[in-house]
Amino acid sequence: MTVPEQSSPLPELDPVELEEVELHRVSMPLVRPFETSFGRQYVRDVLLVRVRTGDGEGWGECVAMTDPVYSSEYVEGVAEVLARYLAPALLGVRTLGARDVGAALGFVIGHRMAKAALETAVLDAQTRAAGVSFGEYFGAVRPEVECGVSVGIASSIDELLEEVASYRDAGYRRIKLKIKPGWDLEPVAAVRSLLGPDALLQVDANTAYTVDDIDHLRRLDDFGLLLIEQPFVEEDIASHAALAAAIDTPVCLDESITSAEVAVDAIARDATSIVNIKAGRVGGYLEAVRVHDVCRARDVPVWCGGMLETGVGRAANVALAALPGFTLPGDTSGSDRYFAEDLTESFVLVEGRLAVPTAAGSGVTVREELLQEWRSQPVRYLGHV
Ligand code: OSB
Ligand code: MG
Repeated sequence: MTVPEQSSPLPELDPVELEEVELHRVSMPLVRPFETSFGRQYVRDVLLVRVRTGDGEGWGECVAMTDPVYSSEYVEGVAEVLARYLAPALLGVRTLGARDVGAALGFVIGHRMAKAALETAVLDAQTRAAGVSFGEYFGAVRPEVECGVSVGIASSIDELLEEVASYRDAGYRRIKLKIKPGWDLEPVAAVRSLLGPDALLQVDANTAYTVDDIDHLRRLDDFGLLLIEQPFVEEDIASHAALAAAIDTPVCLDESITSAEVAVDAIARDATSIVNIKAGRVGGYLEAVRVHDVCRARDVPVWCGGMLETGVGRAANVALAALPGFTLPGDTSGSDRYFAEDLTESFVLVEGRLAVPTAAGSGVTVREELLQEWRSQPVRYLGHV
């Protein structure tokens, strides 16, 4: 299957001279535990990639989690594949831009989150040197983006309602509830009656159901949901198509969408009528822009997913979410929804929106004193070839 190049090709920028790749590992406590159908998380185990170039540097945040429970990638595995294969391959090319990264790393199958982190660091270095912001580079059409918030599984309905009410009061424009078997109809009904019929409400199952649950999931149609996200396993496009045919609530894929080609296929098979775009999951922001473009060409709305990123990853997500096809609020929440203090300037919600950074590159600056303070492992230097 072939997918056309993006409608408006990304700008041509001067390449950079890649001199060093560093891995930084930081442990950041979450302001509240985050529970999904695959487990409860108390801390964000962050892996950052820094590239040093002839005349500057760039940062990329890896979205992989500590354990391979959302996707097959996990932080230690990412560090290993970066150190053993990806960084040496890129350092061997040496003079390159973000557009060259995909081809240079194509000999490694999969490992998209690892590739994305490295490509983003190169893109950051390249755009900083060129004085171009990520928003300008990607083709942003808005100075700010509408924000939603992803709400974890709570220990009681009362606790859930309290959390949802606090986000509503903070101005979030859309609520997403994590669901799993045994935590679905009741919490959704309670939140719908709290928020009223007009509030934007959606659910995310993170693959917790099977095709035998279709009749049960149809009962979600009573709650006027914007969408149901990824009820079945990543590889099972057919069951999502079967659900989409049986239910009025739109089906939206997250985990399944690993590239623009897969997005085209899932849309053609009527398995998804809305797409969650996460750059890490598809191998980088360049591929994320392609996913946006193929969805837009098919009138499929997209929204920007999140992976509990620090300001480093959030900055890039907010820039991506400013593209024209992102017509639904994303999981681009304010820094304070995740962390007491962010690794960069904080992202602060104003009337339910976040501003797209305008400075060159990602537009944010890593606070190196905090990196030092929160570091969980020594820096790994991969540049000595
Ligand atoms: O499925 O969207 C998901 C967080 C970690 C892993 C997977 C998911 C999520 C979220 C949180 O829903 C989104 C965010 O606020 O970053
Ligand atoms: Mg999801």
